[in-house]
Amino acid sequence: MDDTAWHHVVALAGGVGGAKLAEGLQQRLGPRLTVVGNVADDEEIWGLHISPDLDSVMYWLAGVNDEARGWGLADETWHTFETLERIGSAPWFRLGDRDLATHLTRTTLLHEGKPLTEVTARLARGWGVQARLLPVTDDRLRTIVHTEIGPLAFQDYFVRHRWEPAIQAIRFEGEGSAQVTAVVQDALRSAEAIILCPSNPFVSIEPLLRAAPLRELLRASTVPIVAVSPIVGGEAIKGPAAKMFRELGEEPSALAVARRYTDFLDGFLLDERDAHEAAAIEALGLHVAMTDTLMEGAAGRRRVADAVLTLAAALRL
Ligand code: FO1
Repeated sequence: MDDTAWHHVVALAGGVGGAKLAEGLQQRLGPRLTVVGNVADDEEIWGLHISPDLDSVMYWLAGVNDEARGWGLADETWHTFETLERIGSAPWFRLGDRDLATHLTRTTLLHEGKPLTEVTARLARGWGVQARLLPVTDDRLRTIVHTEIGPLAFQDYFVRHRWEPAIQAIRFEGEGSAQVTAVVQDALRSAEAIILCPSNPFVSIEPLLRAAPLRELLRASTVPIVAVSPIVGGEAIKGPAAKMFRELGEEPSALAVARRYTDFLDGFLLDERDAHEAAAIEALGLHVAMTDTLMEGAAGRRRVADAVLTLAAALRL
């Protein structure tokens, strides 16, 4: 199916893995793409409201991201951070000089009482993003990782403790009260396909699903819903997903990911290295397609976007 046939596609995305596929989808769809982003990693640091997952997606969609680091801006400088260190403020969370412009703008607009949805649209416009970027909720929703050294806010776990502490459970503060915004609900209603990007199932996709009533909306959806596996060859491409599976008592695999979404998912894009899992995933009632899902460079991101749109198109018929 050529891309002109798509009028509106919605992608659910978390951090860097999600940002890469979102960028690949944007290459094909431009403003016909809406990305719904995770807010549960958000953190108040140095008096600034940081939205790391929204910023990862925004910077990749704007083409200003630092490819090697994965997060933050290309050509970044760290004078503010180094000066904080110099004067003994010992920051554990690195804030780049250019990145600060985003956090200062977000914090100022939020203090003026603007909802995160409006603030995010304003920032995305400022950075020149083509697709639409929406936080899943404007309400407070935070991932708390319960570890062997106690409960940790997500950035504390992920950055300060470098995701080393073994986890016992993951909870979401605000679950039950955090509502999916009206704008996101409208976007889902007009979507012709919904894509779950290859983000961490526990701390990127799950917090999205805990905004009410997202999971019910997906179950009720009549359009193809397709996920891309974040686990390849039993490992995560980046980050703690495989380690979390093991610490929660499950072997990391594409099948283990697929099993989490069978109540609403229609299709599953598997990495060709995991072809041996295809039959078991199909046995869950899912349509399986395969490709090289490692997104190296713009062409790699476009390839995976094409594969996921082709699978969605096949499910549309
Ligand atoms: N990740 C790190 O590993 N170390 C950092 O110091 C760090 C700072 C940071 C600042 C702004 C931002 O938007 C993201 C930042 N990240 C950092 C990445 C972030 O912790 C993760 O990308 C997401 O939260 C996980 O998806």
